[in-house]
Amino acid sequence: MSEAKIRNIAIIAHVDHGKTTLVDHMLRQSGTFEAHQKVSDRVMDSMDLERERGITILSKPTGVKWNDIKINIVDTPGHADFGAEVERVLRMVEGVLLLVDAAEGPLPQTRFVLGKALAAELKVMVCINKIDRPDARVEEVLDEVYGLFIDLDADDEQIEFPVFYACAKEGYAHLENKQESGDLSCLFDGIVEHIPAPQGDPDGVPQVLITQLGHDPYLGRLAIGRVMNGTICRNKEYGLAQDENIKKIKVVQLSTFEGLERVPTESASVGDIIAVAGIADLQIGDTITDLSSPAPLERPSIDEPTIGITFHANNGPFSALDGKKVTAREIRERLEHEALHNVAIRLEDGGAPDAVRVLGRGELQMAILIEQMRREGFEVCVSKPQVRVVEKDGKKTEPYELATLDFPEAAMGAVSEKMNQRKGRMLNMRPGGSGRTVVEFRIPTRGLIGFRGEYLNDTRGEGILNTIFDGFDEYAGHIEYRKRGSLVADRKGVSTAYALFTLQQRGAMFIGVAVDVYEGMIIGAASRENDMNINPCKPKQLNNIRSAGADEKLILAPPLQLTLEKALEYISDDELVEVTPKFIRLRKRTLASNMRSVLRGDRKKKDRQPRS
Ligand SMILES: Nc1nc2c(ncn2[C@@H]2O[C@H](COP(=O)(O)OP(=O)(O)OP(=O)(O)O)[C@@H](O)[C@H]2O)c(=O)[nH]1
Ligand SMILES: [Mg+2]
Repeated sequence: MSEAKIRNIAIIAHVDHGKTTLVDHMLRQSGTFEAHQKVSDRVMDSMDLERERGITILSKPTGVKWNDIKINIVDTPGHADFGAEVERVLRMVEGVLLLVDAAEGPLPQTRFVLGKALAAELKVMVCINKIDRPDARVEEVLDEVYGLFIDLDADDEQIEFPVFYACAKEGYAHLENKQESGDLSCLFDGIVEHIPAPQGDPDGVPQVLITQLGHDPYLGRLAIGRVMNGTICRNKEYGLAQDENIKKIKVVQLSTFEGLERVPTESASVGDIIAVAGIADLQIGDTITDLSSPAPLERPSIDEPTIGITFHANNGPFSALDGKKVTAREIRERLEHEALHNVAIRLEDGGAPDAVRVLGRGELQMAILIEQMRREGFEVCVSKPQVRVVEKDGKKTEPYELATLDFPEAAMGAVSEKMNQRKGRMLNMRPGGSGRTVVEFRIPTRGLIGFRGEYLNDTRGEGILNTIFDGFDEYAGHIEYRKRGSLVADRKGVSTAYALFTLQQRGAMFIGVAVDVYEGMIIGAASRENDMNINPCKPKQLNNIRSAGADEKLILAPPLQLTLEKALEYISDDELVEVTPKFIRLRKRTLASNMRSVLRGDRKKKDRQPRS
């Protein structure tokens, strides 16, 4: 295929602005599926966790044919925690389609992805999506997009972007904001017209930049990447450039992407996105190139991780009851595998023989990794997320974020007080329509840990919070959080209604009746500052005398359901979340209650980092 016949484009946007929905309709309307083929919505979100949560986690390529042009489309995640996925794929494409919700307008992740695309000097097409929304404010949003380009120092050429108006849900797009039906033809034509064809010499030195690793049940590991230059042929030998080293490899199998399938091919040339099987020990960022005269490409740069969580083997009394993979070695191997596939994740020594520290971009990213592991049968104990404090030019620095908060005006007092406490600095404030206010803060990532729950409380569940990483900066000093202790079981047993009934005055329960507990397991949040060791297994005292009204019904408040994210947010430094395929439990690091009081005394002297 000659390179003039290819276009490579990534779809980028803030979370939920409709990228995957748009790709769905692009696949359908380009005739990728057979007429009889039943296809579910958001087919590109193929991982279980993506479907369950309705979000994209991994960037994925797909290819469609439009007239005689092959358009490779890369769907990307919009959630800030997966920002590295976007950075990773921008090297694969010549242009991006920036989707902006017609009602919400540009949000923090819009800024982040657009900034990366402009820095990579990619051609940008803008698509105002969801024009069918009753609260759409199309013209205003377009003005905001222009403002964003100016803010990001776009040059004159970049700012002359073409604009499309779309409803991804119904599958139509137009050049004017008028029509309310039709199809995506003008968007396809626009891509062919505006996105430059890949540049390169099909007869030049082959260069394939590996940007993703995949797996095939028959072929094993797949290297996915883009042919930057030259032509790659099946069954030929090449060099794999890993930093300074060049390793001899053979391309055993080669395929391109068509719709949801990989289609085997004999050769692929400049601009195509390919999957190669048969290479062992390769890493994202490696180049497949000529063996005798290699020309390695620069590795894509990725922003640094901002937070870390320590993974331990589960050493509690319920260890290995329902998980199959429980040893520290199995956990380490699984995490090494993850770090290989996921450029945003790095591993560090965890400070103990059974521990590994995983560095990444955010709590959601970590929760997804842990969730995947528990589905594979792993049991792990994980620590509270902690930000990375990095020494730069002799100064202590920590990650900062831009947080955009959109909430009912009435909560202004409470929200700004919390932000202040957590070292947030207000950047600007504007009315958000229908009694809401939109405020932007710059705040240390540390200040945001555990903030979400409080914010939802303060705004009666109506607050929207968007955050985006904004670089490392001077350490903001001590942050004072609200302190709350935990209710900790003091023995092994089974919880009883009688015990929980009396205990519920002491705080909010995480467990209900007939739950197995062990000494050191956290069963609730105390209303006071200190931990309390309690007995949740106490049976009702039996005696011979039947007193009137003694059998009154015990009415228990329903326990708080802790999701993995909530659990990570809840625990403090001396606590862990124990995750098994069936259970999420909270525990003290030190289980024995008599050992703990000793630790507690010690710890008070140090700069204690309390729970938020
Ligand atoms: N009203 C309306 N809703 C839309 C439109 N396009 C998408 N949606 C809805 O918006 C929600 C999010 O759509 P997705 O396609 O998953 O968004 P996304 O950008 O891929 O989200 P992430 O991958 O998580 O960043 C879904 O509920 C869609 O049905 C549209 O044109 N109009
Ligand atoms: Mg998506």
